[in-house]
Amino acid sequence: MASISWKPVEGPHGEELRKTLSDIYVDFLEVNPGHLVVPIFHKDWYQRQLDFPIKEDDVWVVTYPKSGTTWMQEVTWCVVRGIDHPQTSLPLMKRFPFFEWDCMIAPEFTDERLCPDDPCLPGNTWKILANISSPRTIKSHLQEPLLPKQMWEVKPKIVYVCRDPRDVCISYYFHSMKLDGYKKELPDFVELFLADMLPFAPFWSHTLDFWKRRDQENILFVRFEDMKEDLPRVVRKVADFLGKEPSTEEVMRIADHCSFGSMSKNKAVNNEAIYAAQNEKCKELKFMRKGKVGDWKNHLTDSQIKAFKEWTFKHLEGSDFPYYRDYE
Ligand code: PPS
Repeated sequence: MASISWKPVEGPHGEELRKTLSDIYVDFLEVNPGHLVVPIFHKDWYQRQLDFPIKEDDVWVVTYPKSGTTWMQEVTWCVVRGIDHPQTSLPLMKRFPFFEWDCMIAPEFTDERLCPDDPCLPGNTWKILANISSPRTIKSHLQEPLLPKQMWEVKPKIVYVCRDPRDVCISYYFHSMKLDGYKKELPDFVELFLADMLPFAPFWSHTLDFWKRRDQENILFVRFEDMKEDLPRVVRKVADFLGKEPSTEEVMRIADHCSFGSMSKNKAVNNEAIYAAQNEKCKELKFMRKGKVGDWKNHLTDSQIKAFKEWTFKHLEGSDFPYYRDYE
């Protein structure tokens, strides 16, 4: 395995990231090879994460942030455990832990509103991971080279979800503003996004590393847009992939439970507690914001769309990845 090195994010975009998005994350590092952007505490967690023992019956949902992770987590949970499982009403962070959460926040982070075992407090996710029963369901945004090395030997089930980067960018902007205290406006955020200078960037290598593995038996590659088009079909696909045989009625109940309207109202998944209003500007923003395909059309200017096009075409040169090329 290639040796890994870390350095502080640098250059004007590195500085900009540090200046505008440090409230929660504190600071950022670039991991090489790959120019992978990670929160600063990643370095302390890297080896533990790399050596994390994988079980063959694990089910992972891996995504670039804002790609429909929560949505796919809920679908996957319902397929794995059954929609009527008593724990379906527990917060998603407890039944589907966020693998690298502990390396995203400062070890000294405290919040008197949270009880001592809240998964949002540093170190607690790692404890949940050590204790959840099999089949374990685990979420991660980590780039492929930073995931546990046994992933590639033990071959657990991995559902990878990707989404149109233009929609990801808009969703990430609102998320960063509300949750991470992002201090500037959309044009500056678009610049950071296209410079691949956001946590868990670069977008394209994140996506293409899994696209290249899509024919592996243990990997299912799904698009947010497929879920929007026909959720019951995706529920069936996930079930087939996981060797489950839900009845038609169960498939329809899962699709209904995972509809945008239903998830928006479901406290176990809508992150409303975490998203509690921080300031006037963000008061009305919700984690379950719009859940649409193509919202970027309401936000990006012609020159930003052109910049997305150039960035996309540059990164997809020589790739057989067929999506999100619809610019003409
Ligand atoms: S995170 O913070 O990275 O885990 O965010 P993630 O869950 O990946 O993405 C959040 C976006 O997914 C939308 N979402 C849904 N869309 C449609 N239907 C359902 N059920 C659903 N659940 C979540 C959510 O609204 C965010 O997208 P935007 O565009 O911001 O609305």
